[in-house]
Amino acid sequence: MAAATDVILTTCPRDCYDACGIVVRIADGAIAQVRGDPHHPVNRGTLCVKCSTGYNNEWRDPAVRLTRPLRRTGTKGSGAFTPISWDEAIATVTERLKRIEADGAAHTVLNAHYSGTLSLIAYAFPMRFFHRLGATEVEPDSICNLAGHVALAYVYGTSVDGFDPRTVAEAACVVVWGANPAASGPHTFKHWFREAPGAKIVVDPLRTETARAADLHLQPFPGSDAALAFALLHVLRRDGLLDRAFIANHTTGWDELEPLLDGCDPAWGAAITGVPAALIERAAHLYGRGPSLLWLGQGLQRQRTGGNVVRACAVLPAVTGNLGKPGAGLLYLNGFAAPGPDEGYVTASHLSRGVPAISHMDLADALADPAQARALVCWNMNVAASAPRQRELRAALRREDLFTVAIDLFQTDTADFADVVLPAASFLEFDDLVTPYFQMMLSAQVKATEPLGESLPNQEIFRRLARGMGYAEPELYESDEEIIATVLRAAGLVEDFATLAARGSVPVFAEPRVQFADLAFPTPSGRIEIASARAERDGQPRTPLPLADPRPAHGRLRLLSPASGFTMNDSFANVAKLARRAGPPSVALHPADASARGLREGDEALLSNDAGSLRLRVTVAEDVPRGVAYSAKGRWPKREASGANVNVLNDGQKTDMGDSSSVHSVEVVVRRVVG
Ligand SMILES: Nc1nc2c(c(=O)[nH]1)N[C@H]1C(S)=C(S)[C@@H](COP(=O)(O)OP(=O)(O)OC[C@H]3O[C@@H](n4cnc5c(=O)[nH]c(N)nc54)[C@H](O)[C@@H]3O)O[C@H]1N2
Ligand SMILES: Nc1nc2c(c(=O)[nH]1)N[C@H]1C(S)=C(S)[C@@H](COP(=O)(O)OP(=O)(O)OC[C@H]3O[C@@H](n4cnc5c(=O)[nH]c(N)nc54)[C@H](O)[C@@H]3O)O[C@H]1N2
Ligand code: SF4
Ligand SMILES: [Mo]
Repeated sequence: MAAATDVILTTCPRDCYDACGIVVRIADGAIAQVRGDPHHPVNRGTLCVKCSTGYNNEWRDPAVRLTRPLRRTGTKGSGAFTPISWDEAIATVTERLKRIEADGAAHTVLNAHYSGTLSLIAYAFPMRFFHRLGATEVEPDSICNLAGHVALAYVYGTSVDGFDPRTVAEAACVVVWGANPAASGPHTFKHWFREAPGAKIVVDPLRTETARAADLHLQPFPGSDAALAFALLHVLRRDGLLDRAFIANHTTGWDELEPLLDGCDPAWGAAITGVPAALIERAAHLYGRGPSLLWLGQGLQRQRTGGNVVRACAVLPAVTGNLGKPGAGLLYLNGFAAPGPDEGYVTASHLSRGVPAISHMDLADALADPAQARALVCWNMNVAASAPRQRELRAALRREDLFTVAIDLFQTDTADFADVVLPAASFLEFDDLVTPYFQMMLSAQVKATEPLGESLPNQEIFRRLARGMGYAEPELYESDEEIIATVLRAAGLVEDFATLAARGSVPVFAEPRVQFADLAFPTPSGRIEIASARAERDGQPRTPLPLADPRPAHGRLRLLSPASGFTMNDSFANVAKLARRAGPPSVALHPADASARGLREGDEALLSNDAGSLRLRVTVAEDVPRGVAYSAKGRWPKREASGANVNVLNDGQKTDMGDSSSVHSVEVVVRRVVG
C-alpha cells in the first residue's frame, strides 16, 4: 500500500477491453476521488460513465456495500438476513461443506464464478480451494465466449494470442466483426478505433455507435456470419486477392474448403445474410488488399452455430496472408503474453481432483437436482441476473436443502437466495495484478484504502475457508505478496511490485509486436488448420461450412441483448445515477416490425417465448434491422417492476462448440400490452 503518497495509480479490473489506468486521490487518509490516469495510453485521463460514477459513490458507500457476513433469517429470496461474525460465518459454511465431503459428495458442491473482478489473484486464487475440495466448476467461459475459444483453437491452436493493437498504425484496414467497443470498451473505441488511420469496417446486425463510426457497415442477419465469410472468400478468390504462397506454406486443408466457395457468390451471400452484394465486394477488396486487422468480437459467437461462424471468419487472414507482418492479424482476446509462471500456478491446478465441469447452460437443471447439487458457492458472479433460464434457476435456488453461499460487494439477487452472504473487498482495497485482454500490458492494482467494514478480498475469504476445512496444503495459504512476487519474477518486466505500482502499467513488449511473426502455429500440424482432424474427432465438420442459422418463423423476432454503456454485465445496475440515465427496461424495434404489431414509441410490449415473458417499453429505431429486437443486458431482476430481466427469455440453448451461451439467438414473440 502506497500510504505515504496522496496520489495512487491503480487499474480498473472490470471485465472490459480497456483496463483503464486510474488515479486515486487521497486526502486525510481517505479516498477523495477516483478518476482516469492522464498518462495511461488507453484511457488518457477519463473513465467511463459507469466507473466514474460507481467508484465515487455506491462502491465506497457503507450504506450500499456489504460490510459484514450475513446469515439468512427469512425465506430464500426474501432478502431477510442478520449480521454474524466472520468466525461464525466460516464455521457455518465449513461445517456444511465438511458434511458433504464426509459423504464422498464434494462434487455436489457447485462452484459458480466469473468476471466480477478480473484481477489475477481475486479471480484465480479461490480455485485452489475448489480444486482441493473436489467441487464441480460451472465452466465460467460457457456463459460468455467458449464457442469462439474452441473454434480458434481448432484453426490456430490458440485463441488468446491476438494482434498487438498498437500495430493499427500500419493497418490499411480494420475489421470489427461482432463487437461493439463503443459500449464494451469505450476508450478502445474512442482512441484506438476512431483514430485508426486505415479503412474501418464493422460487421454487426445493429447500427451501433461503433458501426456509425465506420467507413463500411455490413449488417448480416444474426447468425448468418459464416455465410458472409464464405461470400467474402468467394470474392477474394475470384478477384485474385488470395495469397497462394502463404496458403501453400502455412495452412492445411484449403483444398477441402475451396470447392465450397463455388456456390457462395455475392448474390448468394446477399440473399442469405441480407448484406447487399456490392458491400460484400467492397469489404472483400478492402480487407484483401490489406494489411488488415480482424477483431472477432464475443457477441459474434453467441449464436447457435457460433463456433462455425468463428472458424469461418478465422479463415480470412489465413488465405489472404494477413498474418505475420506489421498491421495484419486477428484478435479474439489477448492472454498474458509475457513469459509467466506455469499456467495453473495461481489456481494450483495440480490440486485438482479432475471433477468434470458443467456448462452454465445446465446450471438451472443441476441446481434443481439434489443428486447433482447439495451446495452452491457463487462468487464474482450474479447468476440470478446473468444466467439463462432465469425462471427455473430462481426456482432451483429456493430449494430448502440447497446450501448457498454468495460472495459479493453488494446484496445482489443471487445473494438474496443465499444461506450465508460474505462481503468482498473492492479493487480499491487490496493489491493485485491486472493482465488486460486487449492491449498487451501488465498493470498494478494498488490498495488505496482499507477494506470497507469487515469485507475481505476473495483470496482471504478462501484462505479462511481452507483453514475452517482443516486443509493442510500450503498452496491454500500462500500470501498475495508471495504470489505477486512469483508472477512478476517469471514475467521479468519490472523489478518488483513497488516499481509497477509507481508506473501503473508497463507494456509487455517495448515495440509493437508482429503476431505470429515466426509463422509457427500451436496446432498439431504447426500450420493454420483450415481443415481440422481434431475438430472431426470432436464430432465437428472437418472445415467450417457456409451456413446461416434459420430465420425466425411465425412472426417471431431474434432478440439481441448485448453490452450496455451504463452497466458492466450486471454490475453498476444498483448505481442510482446510472439507473436513472439508463431509464426503464426497453426493447428497440425496426419501424416496420413495430407497426406490424401496432406498437409505437413508448408503448408497453410483452416479449414471450417458451422460457418466459417480460414487459418492456418500446423504442422504435432504424438502427435495428427488420426481424430483430434489441434489449441491453445488465439489469437486476429485483430492481425491476416485473422481478425479472432479459435472461428470463433466454432458453439456454447451447452453441455448436463448447456447450456455450447462444444468448443472441433467442427468439421472441412481441405483442402490444393493452390497458
Ligand atoms: N442476456 C444476456 N445475458 C448475458 C450476456 C449477454 O450478452 N446477454 N452476457 C454474458 C456474459 S458475456 C458474461 S461474462 C456474464 C457475466 O455475468 P456475471 O459474472 O454474473 O456479471 P458481472 O456483473 O460481471 O459480475 C458479477 C458480480 O461480481 C461482483 N464483484 C465485483 N467485484 C468482485 C470481487 O472482487 N469479489 C466478488 N466476490 N465479487 C465481485 C459484482 O458486484 C457482481 O455482482 O453474463 C452473461 N449474461
Ligand atoms: N459497458 C460494458 N462493457 C462490457 C460489458 C458490459 O456488459 N458493459 N461486458 C463485458 C463482457 S463480459 C464481454 S464478454 C464483452 C462483450 O463485448 P463485445 O465483444 O462487444 O460483445 P457483445 O456486447 O455481446 O456484442 C457485440 C455486438 O455483437 C453483435 N452481434 C450479436 N449477434 C451477432 C451476430 O450474429 N453477428 C454479428 N456480426 N454480430 C452480432 C451485437 O449486435 C453487438 O452490437 O464486453 C465487456 N465489456
Ligand atoms: S469499466 Fe472499462 S471503460 Fe470503465 S473504467 Fe473500467 S476499464 Fe475503463
Ligand atoms: Mo463476457
